[in-house]
Amino acid sequence: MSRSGLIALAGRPNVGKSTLANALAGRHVAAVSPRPQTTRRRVSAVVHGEGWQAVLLDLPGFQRPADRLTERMQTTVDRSLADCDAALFVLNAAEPVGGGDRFIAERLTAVGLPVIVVVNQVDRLDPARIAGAIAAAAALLPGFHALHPVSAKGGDGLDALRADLPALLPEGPPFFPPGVATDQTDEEIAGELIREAALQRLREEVPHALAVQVESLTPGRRGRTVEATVLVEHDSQKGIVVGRGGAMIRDIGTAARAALSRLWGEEVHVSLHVKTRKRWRRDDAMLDRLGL
Ligand SMILES: Nc1nc2c(ncn2[C@@H]2O[C@H](COP(=O)(O)OP(=O)(O)O)[C@@H](O)[C@H]2O)c(=O)[nH]1
Ligand SMILES: [Mg+2]
Repeated sequence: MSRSGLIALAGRPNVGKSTLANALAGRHVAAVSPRPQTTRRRVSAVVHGEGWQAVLLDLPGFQRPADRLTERMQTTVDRSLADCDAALFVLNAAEPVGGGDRFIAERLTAVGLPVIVVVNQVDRLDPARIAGAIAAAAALLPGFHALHPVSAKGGDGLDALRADLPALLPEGPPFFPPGVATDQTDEEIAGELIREAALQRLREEVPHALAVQVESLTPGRRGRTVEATVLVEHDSQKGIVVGRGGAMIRDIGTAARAALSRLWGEEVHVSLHVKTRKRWRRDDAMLDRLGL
């Protein structure tokens, strides 16, 4: 008998859902950055166990829609939760429980999925404060299946959390063959990791205005070549992304190239062009083309 199912990653922006997905899957398949709204699309990370397989859905943050982009992101969350067998409710132990957490707890209770509460980022706290964070998280969702304090970044608690996943899954055959870590295409992963490299280096308003469109991914004798366009909304943002003498965009390309060659285990070349495209976040045709 085998078990398999979809597990939603629910939680406020920036609590560490993407970091947790990468850590449990053992591969870097979801973009991580200190900026909220890093995850725009639903990304899956596959966790392979002995006789079971869990597909983690790294969903964009739960939030009140502010424009067409966030509105579409919220719709993705609602649809995804309905398809899932269980959820991991991720909280940041270093921040007080807030209205956002209570809102998510209510939605999870309403859909009635079994939930594991994950109190993340415990590496940032001393033991006394960890106990307080655990108690506050437990009070949010009285019917939880299990609760795990973890550090998605440092690795503490992840083995115990992983061991609890199969209990959440219904009986069924695996969705993905062994070794497969995500349902994203290589083009989509390349776009995500280029965007991650950019977000980790840019401040304030630029990150929200930035999108990456992968134009081509070509295999070659000396590795793969990724050609991509980095879209921003204003010429002033373009200047920031390009940087003095092209320093910033070169830096982004170098970081993306390192992450992609680690992931694919081969040489990767990244070629980036920066383009201004006014108001792309409000343009449904553009959002469709970007897969958002
Ligand atoms: N110290 C610490 N930082 C973490 C941990 N998990 C995530 N982070 C950081 O928190 C930020 C947001 O992480 P991310 O996974 O993108 O959050 P998401 O928005 O919930 O997907 C990033 O800078 C991560 O490196 C953790 O366990 N410990
Ligand atoms: Mg994320």
